[in-house]
Amino acid sequence: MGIIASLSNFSRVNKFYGFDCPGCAWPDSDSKRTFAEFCENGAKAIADEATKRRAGPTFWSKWSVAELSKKPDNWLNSQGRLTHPLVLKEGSEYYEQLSWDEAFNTIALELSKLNSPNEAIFYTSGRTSNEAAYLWQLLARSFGTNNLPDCSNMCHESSGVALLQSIGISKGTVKLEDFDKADLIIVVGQNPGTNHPRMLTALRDAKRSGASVISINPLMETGMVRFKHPQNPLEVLGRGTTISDDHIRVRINGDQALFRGFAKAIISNNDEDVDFIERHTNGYENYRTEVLGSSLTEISEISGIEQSEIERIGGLIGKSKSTICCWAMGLTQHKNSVATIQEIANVLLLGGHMGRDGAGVCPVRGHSNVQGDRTVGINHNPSMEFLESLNLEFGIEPVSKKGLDAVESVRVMRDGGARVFVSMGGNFLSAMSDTNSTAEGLQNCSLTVQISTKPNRSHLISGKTAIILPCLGRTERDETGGHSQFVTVENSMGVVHRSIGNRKPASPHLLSECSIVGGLAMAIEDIRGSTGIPWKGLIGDYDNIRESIERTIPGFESYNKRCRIDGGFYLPNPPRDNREFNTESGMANFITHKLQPIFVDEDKFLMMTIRSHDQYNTTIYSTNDRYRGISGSRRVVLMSQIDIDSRGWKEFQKVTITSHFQRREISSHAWSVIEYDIPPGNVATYFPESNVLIPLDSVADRSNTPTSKSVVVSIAPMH
Ligand SMILES: Nc1nc2c(c(=O)[nH]1)N[C@H]1C(S)=C(S)[C@@H](COP(=O)(O)OP(=O)(O)OC[C@H]3O[C@@H](n4cnc5c(=O)[nH]c(N)nc54)[C@H](O)[C@@H]3O)O[C@H]1N2
Ligand SMILES: Nc1nc2c(c(=O)[nH]1)N[C@H]1C(S)=C(S)[C@@H](COP(=O)(O)OP(=O)(O)OC[C@H]3O[C@@H](n4cnc5c(=O)[nH]c(N)nc54)[C@H](O)[C@@H]3O)O[C@H]1N2
Ligand SMILES: [Mo]
Repeated sequence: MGIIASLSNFSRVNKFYGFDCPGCAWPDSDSKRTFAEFCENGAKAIADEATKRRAGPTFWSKWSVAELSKKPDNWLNSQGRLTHPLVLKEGSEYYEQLSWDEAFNTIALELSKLNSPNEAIFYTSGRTSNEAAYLWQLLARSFGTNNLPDCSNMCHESSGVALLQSIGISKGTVKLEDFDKADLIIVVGQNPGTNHPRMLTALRDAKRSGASVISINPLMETGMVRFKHPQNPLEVLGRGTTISDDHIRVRINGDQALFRGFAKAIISNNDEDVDFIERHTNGYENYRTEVLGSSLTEISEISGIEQSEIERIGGLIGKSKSTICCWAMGLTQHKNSVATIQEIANVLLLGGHMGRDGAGVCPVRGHSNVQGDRTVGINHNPSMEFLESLNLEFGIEPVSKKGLDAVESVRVMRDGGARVFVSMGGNFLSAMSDTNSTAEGLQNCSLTVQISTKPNRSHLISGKTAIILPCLGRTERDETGGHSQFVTVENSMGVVHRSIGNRKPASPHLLSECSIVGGLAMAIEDIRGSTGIPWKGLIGDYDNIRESIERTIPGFESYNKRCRIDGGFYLPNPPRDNREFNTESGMANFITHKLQPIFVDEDKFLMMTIRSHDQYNTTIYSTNDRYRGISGSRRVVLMSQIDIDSRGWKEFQKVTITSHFQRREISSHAWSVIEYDIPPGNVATYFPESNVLIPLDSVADRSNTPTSKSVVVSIAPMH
């Protein structure tokens, strides 16, 4: 990106009048916005979209799909922005240009040939705006299916399922300003230095206001140890602020036991908020009995943390007047994720840390609008109320049968039960678990369609016919309908605000995501007959989409007015706003679970798959992981010195990793062992390279999320 372009770009990131940073879902300050409300990794995400390189028709006619398949992910991504709609015809080796009309008609024709609407799958990735997401689910539902898997299924689904049952809302309950009011902030299973860098500023400020910060992680992540604010020169030059006061080096998947231990300390010290428990909760007695019956020896063994340490931290939590607990993928991608997150909710309920200033749960979302997408209806399992409101608004009769989530989609495609896969953003092939099964599923389809900004692997492993529809990115001007339009997004704390691109589009042939959905919907209706949905009017002025959202989804009153106010508006959050819990019991629920540890044989390891500093999910910027001091390769296994020594290996030993699940084994070769400070018995590899090892059927209970953070593996030297 040129220097002038970059200055004008960065001066508009996360400003009141600018675009929402596509880097992550961490909120911006409600009142003050300094010159640069972005971070190094947000800058990378923006520069990646704003690249001057183009992967146009000449590029696609030069390289066959087979040749492109041999190229690494970072090479594919670095070819630049897509410029034209493209088709890979059945039997052809090369993508070729086609017109938008031809593209829409080809897709509509294939969809109309299906035996049932449920043979189509509409995937969403969380960068999609509220407006595009709302139209997307409307397209799927008016077509006749709830097959709306999304990246949440692989991400925070466990948080949503757990919190909905515990506190009656599937989202977090804190605002950014609560960080300044908390006396204790626990960050568990999250690496904010890399994945939510602006969160470190909030943690630093919280510490200045007197809060303690505890990090719970098998790794001592650098951002938590030494943090330098990117826009504060003194801190850049100085030694940095230590963010974490206490670091608990939990074993992978030891968190449920650890929080049980904290609960035990709180109850044993009589530190509960009795008044809150009596007035606002349900199920306490049952939970108390279970906690007191849990053995501290067992808790200590599972978590890998000494009893005295568990009691000390439990004591701190018990004395805290306002605790916030933040988490991300380190908690959500395990078999017992829902139980673990409910254990955390229980611990916070014990102290009444819900609907109180400076306290609450804070699942930190990943994709910048993944939370908004859910709010506006991207959900394979929609509520009846929502479907009824769509019926009232549009006169369509949506089916109520639950649709497919991400894991089920792969299964059904693989077994021949779905034949068209259409993807609104994302990179399903690389992001999903069990890469080979996912590939098989996609290749079984008669048609796969990707609405994308840049080339990725999902364009190469495709159905018999494949179509790429290139769209505008967040940073670009959207003049759909002949006038300037903007979209809205919701951040991790429930603030809805506008996002306006300012850059010239990468190509004059790009369409906005909204107009792609509208164009596709109208092509389908040309064949199947009209549904009466006013697609033209909706995409002609996004205010019309927002009006429909307002009429069909609670909390969006005066949407068009309030989204134009600087900083946007908060969606209602009953637990936070007035200690109301919309559960069946009308109270916050203590949900009681047995401890569910994963037992790993002596000769095996528990593997987590994590992000490096230089990637955005499946988009790889380079092979470096600066904060962890790793460079030059991503096919590495982080392993403790003790485990390396006990096997008589040396660092850089080449190994084969084999995952074991039920009776299935999957092997992947040519990984290098690297010595790292990680609990013995635990190892780490990078996602997406290691996705091939995660068995499709290895999922979290109830949320069905792939267990990307707990894979049982054996590791053998390669000769
Ligand atoms: N730069 C950048 N920013 C991003 C992304 C990106 O790829 N790059 N991705 C975005 C997305 S979609 C998401 S969801 C978020 C992801 O943000 P994170 O959840 O921070 O990402 P991961 O790398 O998956 O890190 C998981 C962390 O959990 C720890 N962990 C793993 N297993 C366990 C466990 O059993 N217990 C505990 N306590 N900790 C564990 C790991 O050591 C690691 O520090 O980031 C978002 N932001
Ligand atoms: N093993 C393992 N697997 C994981 C995870 C893990 O921790 N471990 N994490 C999981 C998580 S948390 C997530 S969220 C998923 C991510 O899954 P996805 O969201 O499917 O993957 P991304 O890599 O974020 O998608 C990148 C692609 O999105 C397209 N894109 C970028 N910007 C835009 C835009 O503005 N519009 C459109 N239409 N397209 C755009 C580009 O073409 C780019 O190639 O992966 C999951 N997979
Ligand atoms: Mo995510």
